[in-house]
Amino acid sequence: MNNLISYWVKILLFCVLSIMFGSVLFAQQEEKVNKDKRNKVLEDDGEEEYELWPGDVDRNGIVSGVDLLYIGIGLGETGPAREVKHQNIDWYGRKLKKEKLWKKKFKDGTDYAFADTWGDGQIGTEDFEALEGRFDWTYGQSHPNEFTEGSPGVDPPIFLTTNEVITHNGQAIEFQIHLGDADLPVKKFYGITFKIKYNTSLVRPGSPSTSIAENSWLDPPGFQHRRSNIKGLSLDNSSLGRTQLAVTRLNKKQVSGAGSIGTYIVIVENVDFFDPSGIDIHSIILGIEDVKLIDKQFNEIPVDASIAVIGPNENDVMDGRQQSLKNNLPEIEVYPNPSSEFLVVEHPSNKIQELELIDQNGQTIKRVRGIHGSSFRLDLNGVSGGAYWLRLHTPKGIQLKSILIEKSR
Ligand SMILES: [Ca+2]
Ligand SMILES: [Ca+2]
Repeated sequence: MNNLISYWVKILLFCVLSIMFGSVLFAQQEEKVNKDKRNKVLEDDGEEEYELWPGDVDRNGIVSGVDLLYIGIGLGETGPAREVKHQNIDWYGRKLKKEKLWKKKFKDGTDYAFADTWGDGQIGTEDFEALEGRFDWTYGQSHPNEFTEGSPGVDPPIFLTTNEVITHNGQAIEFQIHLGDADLPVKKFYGITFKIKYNTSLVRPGSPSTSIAENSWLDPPGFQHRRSNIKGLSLDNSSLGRTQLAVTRLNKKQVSGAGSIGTYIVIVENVDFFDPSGIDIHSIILGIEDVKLIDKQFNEIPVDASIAVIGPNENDVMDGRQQSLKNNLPEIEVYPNPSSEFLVVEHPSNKIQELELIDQNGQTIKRVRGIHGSSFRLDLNGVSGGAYWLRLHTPKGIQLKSILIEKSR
């Protein structure tokens, strides 16, 4: 009897395992087919079927602020609706037959059908809903977007300012987000996306909040009715330490201007007020990256992005703009830049007291204290290639300088 039971248990176990194993294999195979299909679609426009994930308009496998720009450009366009059962924004890939394409394309060749996230045959403001809360969602193998970096003094700047200093943990600090300035205004604005990156050790997870474009030059009052012509979205990702923002105009009209375009608030925590030696334990560092500014023809306008640093005492407060630093403080010379083995820092009218090499995450990689003199040679042994900040403490205040380190392989 016992033997019989164990026989049936074995049979049952075998069946269960076979089913489980089979379905895993099937799922893997299906996922592979999906990937292959999508990658093929990206390269080969002769396909009969396309895969559509609502919100990923440019079909690079990730939902981001860039996708919002497409919808903003495509508003009001119409074309064939999707099959009724796929007229929703649920997060799955549905097949789109070739005849369902709109045959109208964005500048980069993306068909307008992919901006109709609901699939009802027209691009309207409700199609933004597919992006809400979905930034950074991915499927298959994602291909990052490409971004153009602007140059200081040539392209309009984007930067953060604040009047506050850190006085206590739990403090909410408000920054103004500026786009363009008096010297370099933005001449043709239709939409923008960018990310604000922060050092996670000092920013309370989930605290960053954004309000974009309220009463700003991005949305000037029109005639008669005051109706907003802007759609903005933002989403904070505290595990990555960055907030992603995107805003587009809605009426096919571009605007020009300069100045604040919104606010960004973070709550400070873990600041060590008793050990002001390390920037990483007492200063919030906010970098702006992955900026894409477009005009109404989807032409990209380069933007000069910069970093903001805020610490516990007044000397540490800077808006991070190289321009304003140049105006207020003597110029620092750093050469060679890019550098590989070493770099020389010269500061003719000030004594350098302390020097820090800071990476893009705000972490101090090297710190040299007790420097007496106006020049210093920093050995870059063991420092990997990339973009860094050099922070110099002088009797007249603190200065930042961006540097590039290049390492040959
Ligand atoms: Ca995308
Ligand atoms: Ca639609």
